[in-house]
Amino acid sequence: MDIHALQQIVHKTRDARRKQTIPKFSPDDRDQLIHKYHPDFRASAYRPIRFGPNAGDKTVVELATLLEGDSPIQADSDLTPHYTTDVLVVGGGGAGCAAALHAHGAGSQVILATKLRLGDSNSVMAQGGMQISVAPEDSPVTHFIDTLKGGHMQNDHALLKAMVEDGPSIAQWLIDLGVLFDRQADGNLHVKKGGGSSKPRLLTCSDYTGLEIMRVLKDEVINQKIQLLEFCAAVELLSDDEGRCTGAVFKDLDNHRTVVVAAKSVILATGGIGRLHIQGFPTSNHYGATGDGLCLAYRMGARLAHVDTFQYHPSGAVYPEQLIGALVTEGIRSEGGHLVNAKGERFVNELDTRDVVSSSIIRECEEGRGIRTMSGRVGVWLDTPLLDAEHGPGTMEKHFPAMMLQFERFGIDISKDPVLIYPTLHYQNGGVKIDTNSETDVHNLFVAGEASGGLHGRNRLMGNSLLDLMVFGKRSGLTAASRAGSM
Ligand code: MEZ
Repeated sequence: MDIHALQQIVHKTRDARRKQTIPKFSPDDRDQLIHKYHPDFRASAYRPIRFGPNAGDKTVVELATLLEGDSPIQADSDLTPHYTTDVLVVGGGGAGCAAALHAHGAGSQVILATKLRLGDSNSVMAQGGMQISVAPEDSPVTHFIDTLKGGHMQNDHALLKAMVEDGPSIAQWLIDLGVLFDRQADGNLHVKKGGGSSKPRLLTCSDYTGLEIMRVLKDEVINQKIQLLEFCAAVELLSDDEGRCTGAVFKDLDNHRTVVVAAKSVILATGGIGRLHIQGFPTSNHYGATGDGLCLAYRMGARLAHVDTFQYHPSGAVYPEQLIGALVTEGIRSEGGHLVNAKGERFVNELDTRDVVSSSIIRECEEGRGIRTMSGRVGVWLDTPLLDAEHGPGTMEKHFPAMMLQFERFGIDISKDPVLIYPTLHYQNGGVKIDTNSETDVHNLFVAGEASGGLHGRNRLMGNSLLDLMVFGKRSGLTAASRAGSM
C-alpha cells in the first residue's frame, strides 16, 4: 500500500486508540522481550578485552578493536610540552564545560581542549529534559529507586546516590548562571514525567533543554576566559614513573601538528561512541562521538564497566525522508504521544523504559506489524493527540517550538504526515569505571559524563544524562583543582 494511504490509518484510529488498553508487562515478560529483541543481546560479534569486571568477554568488535589498537604516538616522539596547566579538560560538551568552570572557580589554571568546536556534543540532543527531584511529592530517594529499576539493578549505588543528592543544588547553579527552565504560573519550576519515572521530575526548557544548558555553559566558559584548544583531538595520555596521569597529546586538526599539554590532573569528558554505528545502527550522535576517552583511559589501565550495553533511543526518524537521522525527542511521548503499528494499534506503554520501548518497536517490525517506506526503511508511527482539534491550533508550536520549526523548514505538516520512527543508537550506558569524585583507577585521571560507566547500570533513564554531566563534571573539576593545589 502507498505510504500516504498507510498514514491515514494513524488519523482514523486515534479515537479507538484512546480507549485501547495497553498490555502490561510482568517483570519476566520485560526480561524476555529485551533478551529477544534488544540489540544488546544480538551483537553479531563480541571480542574479549583485558580489563573491566563487566567488560570481560562481551565487548562488541567495533569497540574492542579500537580499545586494543596501537597508540599513534611513537616511543621516541618528542613530548616536550607546548602548554602547562593545573587541570586539563578534554571535551567541550556539558561535562567538560561544567568541569572546567568548577576547576576554574576553585582557583585552578584550566585548559579545555576539544576535538571539534566548544559545545559540539551530544549534550544538545537531550532536549526532553533533565531529571531532578525538585517537586514536593518527589525526593532523591524516589529518584534513586526509579533509576535503579531502569538500570536493571546494576547501577553503582554510590555514584547514583551522589547524582540524585546533588541534583537540587545543580538546578540552582544552572538557574544562577542563566538557564531559563520552564516555570508554572506561580513561578515554581515546572516538572514533567519522563520514561521509567514514577514522579514528574523533568526540568525542561521547552523542547531544547540540552541546547539551552549548552548555550549558557558555553557563554560562561568564554566569559571566564578559560583557555581553549579547539579542533585538537586527544590521541594519548601521558603518565609519570608511578603511573599517575600527567597530561595528554593532541593532534591539532587545523594545523596538522602534535600538541603536548602537561597537567597536574586530566579530566576526560569526551562523550560516547554512537558514531561507531555498533551493528550498523543509525545514530543520533554528533560526529565527534567516537569513543576517544574510553580508549585513552583503557590504554592507561583504567577499568571499564558495562561496555557491552548501549541505549537505542526509540524515536529516530525514518520517514518523511527529509528527517532521516533526526532524533524526535521523548518529550512527545511525555506529552501523551502514541506509538502506532500498521494495524493502527498501540503496542507498548510509551513511557516505559527505553530498552523496553525500543525492543517493542523492533518486535513489531520483525513480526510484520511495521510500516515499510518506499526506500525500504521500516518503522512504526509516532502520533500525538496534541494535534486534535480539542487542544486548539498552535498547541504543538507551544510545546515543541524547536521541533515544529525543523518540520516547517523541511515542508512537513505533521497533522497530515505523521512521522515514522525506529530505534537509533543514542547512548553508551557503560564506560570508564569511576569513584564518586569521578576519578578512575589511574591516579589524577578523571572521567565525567557519558565516557564514564556504572551510574546508569544497563539502561539509562531519560533525562538522567544531563544531570550526570553536571554532577560529575562538578565533582571531577573540584577534586582535580584541589589535587592540583596540594601538589
Ligand atoms: O536524556 C535523553 O537522552 C533525552 C532527554 C533525549 C530526548 O529524547 O529528548
